[in-house]
Amino acid sequence: MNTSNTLRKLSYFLSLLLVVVLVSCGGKKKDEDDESDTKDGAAPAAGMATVDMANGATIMGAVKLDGKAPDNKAIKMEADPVCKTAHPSGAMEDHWMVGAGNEVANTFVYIKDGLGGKTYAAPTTVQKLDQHGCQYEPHVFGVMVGQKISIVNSDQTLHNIHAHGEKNEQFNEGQPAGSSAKERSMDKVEVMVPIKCDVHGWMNCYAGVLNHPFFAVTGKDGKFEIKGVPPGEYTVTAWHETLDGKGESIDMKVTVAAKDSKTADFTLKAQ
Ligand SMILES: [Cu+2]
Repeated sequence: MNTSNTLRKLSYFLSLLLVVVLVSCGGKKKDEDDESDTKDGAAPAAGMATVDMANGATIMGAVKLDGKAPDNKAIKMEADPVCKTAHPSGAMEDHWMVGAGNEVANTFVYIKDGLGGKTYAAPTTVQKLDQHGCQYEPHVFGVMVGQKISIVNSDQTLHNIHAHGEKNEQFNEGQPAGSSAKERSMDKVEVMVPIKCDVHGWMNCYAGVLNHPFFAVTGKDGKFEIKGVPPGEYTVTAWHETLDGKGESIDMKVTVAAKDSKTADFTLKAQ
């Protein structure tokens, strides 16, 4: 009797022990699965680099033109009275925006190579692209992959926004006067994505799409500044659309240490 009771208790204890062992094995298996999920990039922030503004270097410089700037042509806007009225003294093409000292505006300057495959998260700031006076503002801009672009029609006429990306999916949509802003983004690195209006043949602009924030567009003084660059050896590239719209790129090797400030001046040749 006693022996039987003892065996029953032992059997019960062993069953409990087996259950505990099975559960703990199952638990361990789950932990391992969770770890492998993280390695596969399941967590949203995994693998994303961050900009260190305090220790990063600054690359700055100016873009100038060697030679006389080709003339920008007058744009004939007679086909759309709304466009023509917006420019009482006439509108000019904006391929070349060259100052008195040959400074070139609207040049896209960016790190083309050297970041070692680092990818940065898109900022929450929205890039505005306005259609104003039947021209795009800005004419050249940079965005990060996934960054929102708010496309606005400030004119009392119909525009048609048509992005001609080769890597990014094209979009082509009408935007009547008074309609609300359209929000779009691009999901592939591409320099540059031409954007045109199918209604007004003269309207064009360019978006540079990158997976890092190290880019700038030259102002009317021809100057640019790129901040927070991690120490390293880079190919910095200046892109200008040129008259044919195909664009011209100039590469330059730039090496920076932490907190460095390096100058990179570019010279475009007049066509
Ligand atoms: Cu238009």
